[in-house]
Amino acid sequence: MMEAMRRALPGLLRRAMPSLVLLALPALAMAGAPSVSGAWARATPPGVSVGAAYLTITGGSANDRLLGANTDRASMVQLHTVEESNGVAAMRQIDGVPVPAGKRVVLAPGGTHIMLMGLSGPLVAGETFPLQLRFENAGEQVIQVTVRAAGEPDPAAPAAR
Ligand SMILES: [Cu+2]
Repeated sequence: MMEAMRRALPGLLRRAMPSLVLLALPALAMAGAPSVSGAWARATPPGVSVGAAYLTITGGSANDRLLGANTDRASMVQLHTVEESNGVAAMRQIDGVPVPAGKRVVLAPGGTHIMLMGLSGPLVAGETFPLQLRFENAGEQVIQVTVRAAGEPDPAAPAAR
């Protein structure tokens, strides 16, 4: 299958635009995928088995949806949002986060977050760990999450508030 595609590709490209298309090919492979930046998690005290990761997703060329995530640092990872009812804020699991084409979606404290449950050990300030994100259309993408000390401000929050 792949071999056939590889053989067919040069012919297709010759028929299109000889040199331009070849140059654009590496970029094309990623053009549709959402891009993720600023991923971080709060450091956790010893003995605490849950943590949360936050990040900013910029939608790709098509609408997509973040369906979930995985990391070997936690036995279970869920997508959560925070809802207030009767004056009490509570976390609720959601089955996906819409990522509209070209739009920026911010997962931040007090709102939608990636819940890390059953941590294999504390998240230590200054370290990074890989988190595999699963998108409905773009598939899987591995990002690095930076752990920040408990007092550090949220990098995605507006500077003045
Ligand atoms: Cu949560």
